[in-house]
Amino acid sequence: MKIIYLLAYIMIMSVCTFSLSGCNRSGTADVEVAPEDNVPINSNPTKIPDSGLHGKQDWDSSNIELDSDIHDAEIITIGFVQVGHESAWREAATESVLDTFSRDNGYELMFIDSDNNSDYQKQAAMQFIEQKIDYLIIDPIVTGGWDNVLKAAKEAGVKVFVIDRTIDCDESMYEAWFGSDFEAEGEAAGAWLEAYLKDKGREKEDISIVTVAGTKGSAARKGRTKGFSKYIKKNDNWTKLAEKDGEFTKESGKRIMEEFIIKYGKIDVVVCHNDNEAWGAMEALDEAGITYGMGGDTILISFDAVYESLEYVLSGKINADFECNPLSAPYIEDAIRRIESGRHVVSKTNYIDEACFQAENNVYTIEYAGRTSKMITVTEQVLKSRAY
Ligand code: GYE
Repeated sequence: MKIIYLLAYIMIMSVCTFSLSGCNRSGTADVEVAPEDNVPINSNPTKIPDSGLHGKQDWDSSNIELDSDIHDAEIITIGFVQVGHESAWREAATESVLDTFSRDNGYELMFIDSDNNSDYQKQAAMQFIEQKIDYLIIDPIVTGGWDNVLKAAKEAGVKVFVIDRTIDCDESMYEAWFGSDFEAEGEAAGAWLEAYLKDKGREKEDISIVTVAGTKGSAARKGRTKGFSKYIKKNDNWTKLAEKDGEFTKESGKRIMEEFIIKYGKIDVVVCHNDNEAWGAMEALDEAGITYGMGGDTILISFDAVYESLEYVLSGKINADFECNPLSAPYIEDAIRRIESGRHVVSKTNYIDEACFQAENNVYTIEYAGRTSKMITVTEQVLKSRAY
């Protein structure tokens, strides 16, 4: 059993890029974004100050050599390539990894915030593999294009875990995946909308729907669309007017909702693929004078169910919110401990439990994806019980 030491290196690889705003040719950037081209990943980590990980950080770009003794053969090193910091959900997921692989639990963690740039994320993963880490945890921005990374990891003997979003590859290329059943989340939203409209006596009414989708190519976006589409297909009186890819951000939610309002005016149902997009859509609807939520002209559905959004559900601004649990890290830690003690990981694909929330207490259970879920009507008590 290898001894697990306590060292936490969190690397925010700050690489300037020559984006349209912020960066000048000297390479000093107002805004740090991931490279637009194949800017070589910095080979030495930048040790971050104690201010933590929230949002973008203007880190000192001077690099600090990894202390040579941390590569003692006894130490288990873990590299984590995170999607970015685009949403409240993402920050909760990052905190879960940091809390789980923390000093108290005795891990050395190296962390990359890929800022929603898939090329950069893959380059960073290769960088970790070259540094001969023991475990690589990937939360893939998009499902495709991971063959080289996974092959390099296998050849280097680096064990891979996938968290949250999924990767298009043979399951032999990784130890296990822990995350959400995104298609089931989409089906839950469709099943709830059916029941909600029935309760309102609108099951035969023509219903117009738009979707502010998540990041193009991401598993969450693909799954939620696939699941919800089954209900659009099933209900002839439902019409999907449009679906447009956002980036799981408030800005993209507002921008896309503004476009929908200009094009369609009043819309019966707005589906946002995450809470940050829903918050942006709410701003656009407010500015257009369109009412939404409980008693409003527009039904607003969201995914993630982070605390701030459940407050909006409690206040009736969001009609229903379908949880996407960001707390997968403890499951990966358990799997690592199993491997380290010579036991097998339970299974390759591991869905974590999630709940369905509503503002009005008028839909009691929903049947979808082969299961029955109780709709949780949000109260102050429910809010108090939330971990994130
Ligand atoms: O819904 C969103 C985040 O991959 C499930 O990514 C995750 C999604 C989540 O930006 O808030």
